Amino acid sequence: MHTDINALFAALWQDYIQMTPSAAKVHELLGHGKPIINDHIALRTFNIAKVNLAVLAEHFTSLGYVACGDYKFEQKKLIAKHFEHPDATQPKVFISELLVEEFSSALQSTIQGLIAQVDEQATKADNFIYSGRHWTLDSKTYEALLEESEYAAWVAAFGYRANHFTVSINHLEGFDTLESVNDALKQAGFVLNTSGGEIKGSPEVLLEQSSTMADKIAVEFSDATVEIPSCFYEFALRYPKANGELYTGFVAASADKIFESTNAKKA
Ligand code: OOG
Ligand code: NI
Repeated sequence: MHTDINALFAALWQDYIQMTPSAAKVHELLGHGKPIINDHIALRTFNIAKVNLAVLAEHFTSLGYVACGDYKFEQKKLIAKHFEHPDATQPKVFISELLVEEFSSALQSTIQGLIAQVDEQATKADNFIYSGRHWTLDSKTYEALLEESEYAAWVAAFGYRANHFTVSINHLEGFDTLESVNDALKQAGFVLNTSGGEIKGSPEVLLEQSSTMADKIAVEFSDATVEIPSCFYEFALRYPKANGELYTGFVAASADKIFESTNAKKA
């Protein structure tokens, strides 16, 4: 496990921009080369004991992160938790896990077969949460997973790494609204996730979010190299609660739509 939060996020970011060529361009467009404050990052996994949400969370709780919110996504058959650090300038962490037993026996045995290839020690290593795939996978199996669960297919193809980083619009100079951020992105040619509307959430639920559609990159499977959706960039604007402090939670109805950012069929 890492002992330095900044080193951990720097490593996650380096991996993320390899997977997401547009991220560095978005960063330049919004930040004009200045540092950007991240609202949160998100990680995905399966609820199998060796690699479940708790295993990923250890890499953050060992650095002082605390579990703060629980979320359930009935249709997608997954659950999530978010974690916060006592130092509010550190990014929040949103970790979800797929409820594998709720899927077909074919999907279950595919996923069990992938996770059987993971060395348990590797899950404790510093680099686990940006170590990618720990298994071999062919493109036919990827396609079969995609039919049943876009999320399962994504984790099978990409393994362990940040699914997205999220720009904190509250901390961003030159942009006060999510509309203005979205307009700048569209003008520069980026494609936004329109599932549930370009802006998910509202001032009433204290959080507005938008995201790009995931980049497509060439992924090497054991039988072929295929261009598939990788990772995306998210933008979040938080509103103050009655006590004046910014809301720090997530909104399940909005998150449900953010998940669609890796779904090529929704583009
Ligand atoms: C997570 C989607 C939810 C948010 O900010 O609501 C989310 C994912 O796509 O893995 O990140
Ligand atoms: Ni997010």
